[in-house]
Amino acid sequence: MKTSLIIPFKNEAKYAEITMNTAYSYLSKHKIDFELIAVDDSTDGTWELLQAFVNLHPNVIAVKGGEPPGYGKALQKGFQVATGDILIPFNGDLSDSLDDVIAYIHLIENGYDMVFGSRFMAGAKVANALTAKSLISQLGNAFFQILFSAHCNDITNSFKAYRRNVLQDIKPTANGYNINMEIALTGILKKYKYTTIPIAWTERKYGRSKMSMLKNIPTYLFTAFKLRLF
Ligand SMILES: Nc1nc2c(ncn2[C@@H]2O[C@H](COP(=O)(O)OP(=O)(O)OP(=O)(O)O)[C@@H](O)[C@H]2O)c(=O)[nH]1
Ligand SMILES: [Mg+2]
Repeated sequence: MKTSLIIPFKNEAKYAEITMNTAYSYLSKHKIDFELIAVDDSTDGTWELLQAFVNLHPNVIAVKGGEPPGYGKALQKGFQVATGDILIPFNGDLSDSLDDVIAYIHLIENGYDMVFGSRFMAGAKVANALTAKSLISQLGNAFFQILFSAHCNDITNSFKAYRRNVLQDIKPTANGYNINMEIALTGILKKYKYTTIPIAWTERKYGRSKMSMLKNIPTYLFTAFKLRLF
């Protein structure tokens, strides 16, 4: 099955080349049938770096994000242009692990519709588990796990794999980071077959996080209650 890695970038000039190169080399070396789809909303030269990379490889695409720009809009755009059978959002700051991408692909090929990664279950390799951001995330995710009887304690994490038809059915609409939970929780409610595996997660080395936990908490709660009640 062909895999599309959807990689959102917002002002990641330090990472554009490293992330694209690392993913490309790794997946080629492991003989994966793949394409890389960069979705960019940058003003810092990331777009130009992506263009240079696209010009070297036929299976690499770069597109601009949605209007108005946003993380969720960017993923939606990536899903629209992807041609793979397996769609995987992969962070542009190289926080997610390519070994885990291979594990996801095997699980989807073996019959799962969705595969979720958890930074908070036994076996996960995460360096920063005790920061305030991580502790709030663990608490919130435990709440969503209970509310949806989910077999996953990291619903908000972006790094997941979906069979193409699942996304075509769900048609996600969220504009922000809440798109990750929108897809996962809708998929669970629709009874798609899924599993959760422990993953590795690395803190970004360069640049700044674009994700504000405080700004997102109300949006996350609203998204969860809307999905639970309607
Ligand atoms: N295209 C696009 N990409 C975005 C947008 N917001 C964030 N991103 C990218 O999405 C990925 C995840 O964003 P981060 O800022 O790393 O958020 P995070 O991983 O929760 O935060 P950290 O833990 O600090 O890394 C990164 O590659 C960003 O560049 C956006 O509005 N548009
Ligand atoms: Mg990040």
